[in-house]
Amino acid sequence: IYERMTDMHYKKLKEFRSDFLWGASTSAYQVEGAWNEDGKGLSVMDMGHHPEGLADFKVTSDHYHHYKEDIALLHELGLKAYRFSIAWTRIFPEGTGKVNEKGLEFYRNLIDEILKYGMEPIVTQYHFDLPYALHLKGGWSNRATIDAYAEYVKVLYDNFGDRVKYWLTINEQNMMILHGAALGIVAPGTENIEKEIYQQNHHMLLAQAKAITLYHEMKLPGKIGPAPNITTIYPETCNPDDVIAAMNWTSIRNWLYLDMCVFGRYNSIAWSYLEKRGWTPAIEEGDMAILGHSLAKPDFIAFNYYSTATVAASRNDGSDKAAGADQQIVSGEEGVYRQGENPNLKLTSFGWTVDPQGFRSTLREINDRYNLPLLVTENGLGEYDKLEEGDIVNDDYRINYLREHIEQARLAVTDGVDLLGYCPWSAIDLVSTHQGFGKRYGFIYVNREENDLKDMRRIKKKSFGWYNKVIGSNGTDL
Ligand code: BGP
Repeated sequence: IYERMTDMHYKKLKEFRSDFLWGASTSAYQVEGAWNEDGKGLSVMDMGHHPEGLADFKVTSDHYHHYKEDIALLHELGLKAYRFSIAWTRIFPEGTGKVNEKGLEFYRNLIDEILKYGMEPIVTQYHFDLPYALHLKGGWSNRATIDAYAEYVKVLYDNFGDRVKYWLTINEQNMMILHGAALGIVAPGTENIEKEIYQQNHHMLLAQAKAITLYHEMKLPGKIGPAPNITTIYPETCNPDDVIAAMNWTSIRNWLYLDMCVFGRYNSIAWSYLEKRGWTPAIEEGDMAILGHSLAKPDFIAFNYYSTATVAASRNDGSDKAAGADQQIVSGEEGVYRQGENPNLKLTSFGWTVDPQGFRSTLREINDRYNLPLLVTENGLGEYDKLEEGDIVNDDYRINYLREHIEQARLAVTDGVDLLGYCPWSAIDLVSTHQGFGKRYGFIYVNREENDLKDMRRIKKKSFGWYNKVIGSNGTDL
């Protein structure tokens, strides 16, 4: 297969690696349910505010009780890898202190089940669900949370380090920071919220550096990396003001996080933005040594990608902040950038741009900047799927979305990106972070509605058979 470059020139497409990790992803608070069973403590997600009428995170897909059936289905799907997260509150109900054996047992069983089928577990240590007990003590504002995190990951390494070969530290730290209130990590009533949030960010970066360093010190037989949400930011026009705005937002949204993880330093553009606003974090003696430790460098970069953003220069007249922002829809910030239009892209039913080529450019940008292997840990389409007579879900729109993104991933590989794997969101239907159960992403339909649990039956969608074929052909039969 060739990519047409000009009428005269074609480029032969490279294959995905032979050990390519064809996977799919979930996270604990969105899929497990059993929110207060077997000694699990409460997390900020359990205690968060839920939009009226939408499903909460208490039962979700009840994977905690269906995990055997679910893993068997994922094997039937043909997955080579399954990415899931461990709920910190199952291991340490209070965030620190006493380990809950039942929690360890659940993940031991889950991991064994995954390995039994020859699949590779890809484990996220922390996916938004900070223990509520830590939150009450200041959460990430409190430096003790850094130690609690180090204590927690040590238990994970001690128990699962021999069998789990791919570790992800913190899911979408950048989205937690930029949309912190939505993810419930900022104590209500906090003054100068942004300064506090960037202090929390500094602490999370330290926690991550410690987790990676410890992993490497223990010489465990696997790899570890961060998992931010990264995307190419387009300038709305070629007006240099718009280009600078896009560059600013790229540094603040993307590189601030990855530069620290990979290079052990604050991105200077993002830092001067923080300085200008009076939001620079307090850095204690020894912090930069932890962040810059030679063993704190990740082995690969994982990232989540859904859509691109387009921005324009700030109008500087108080009109830059747009309503309706979420983790993919930018809002704008006075003096920095504002939302721009991109007439080239269509939107999903939830207003996110669909931009497969943006996926290729994002892969290339990260590759160019860090020169590390990459792993895609989320990518997918949230839709209101319809269950038809005879247990049929015709999610052709999802197949089209994934097909176009895999095509672009292959082009990125051909361009020279070292791509370890691709794990779309989500393996199975689960509760969306903001929009309940109606916004579905899975290859497997879960028969429940927002507030009606029905029979929770697992039903293979059309995309299930399609993805199975894709994996079987190592991504050539799309
Ligand atoms: C990412 C999160 C996931 C998941 C996904 C889809 O930001 O890492 O947990 O929720 O987005 O987002 P949503 O559920 O809001 O559609």
